Amino acid sequence: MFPVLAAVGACASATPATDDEGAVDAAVTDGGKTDDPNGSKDAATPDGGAPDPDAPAPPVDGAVPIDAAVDAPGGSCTPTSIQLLKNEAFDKTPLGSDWQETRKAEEVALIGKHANIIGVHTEPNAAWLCGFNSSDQHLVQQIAVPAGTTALTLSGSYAIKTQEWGSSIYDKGWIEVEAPGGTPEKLKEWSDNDETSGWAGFSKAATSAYAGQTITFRFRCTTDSGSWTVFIFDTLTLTATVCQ
Ligand SMILES: [Ca+2]
Ligand SMILES: [Ca+2]
Repeated sequence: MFPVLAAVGACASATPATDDEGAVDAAVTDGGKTDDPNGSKDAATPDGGAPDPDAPAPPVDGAVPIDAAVDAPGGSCTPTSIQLLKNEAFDKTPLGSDWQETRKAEEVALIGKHANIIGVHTEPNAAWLCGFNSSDQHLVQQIAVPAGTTALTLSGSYAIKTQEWGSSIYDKGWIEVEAPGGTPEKLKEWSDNDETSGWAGFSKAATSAYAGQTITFRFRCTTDSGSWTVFIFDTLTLTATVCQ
């Protein structure tokens, strides 16, 4: 059986790519801690001197909320969002910058363009995982997560094409992060049962913020000996919400 991914350069005459599906790019929340601009000085305070016994009693404004929960002890911070991935859309030159790939010699480079299968999400390149039978590929980057990170969220676009059929799972692709000496945490996982009609969006927060650690960010895929599946990724963000 022929592999789905032909050698680079074989697709030059293919039709132009289209991004018709419009990936759903999930909004990245910033943790949005806001201080009440109304402050806490709701009560009228005398401006010095003895109270005037003839003055009317200050009005009691029952509608004013008590802002006791604002500015809790321990200090506050301004959450800042920092995108941590390098070459996150796979489009930098030279091709494959900032990523380390593991593949068999007969398999093609993981970052590139295969317009015969699907157009890329952002030109000119995307990451193509597997697309060969009996494959086990890795695409890896080391990430220094800032100290003070309170949340780590991965978003991006993916597409899956397969020749598998039926409900059994034979081929898998996933994204994981791993701290030194730790166990890989799968952020997202797909199989040949998850074929897409075009590009789709995903977003997932890690269970740990990995603050202050240098972690491994890894795409992986494995396929069985028949009926190819290719897992395609593009236009990612790995956003750290940092308390500064
Ligand atoms: Ca791209
Ligand atoms: Ca297969």
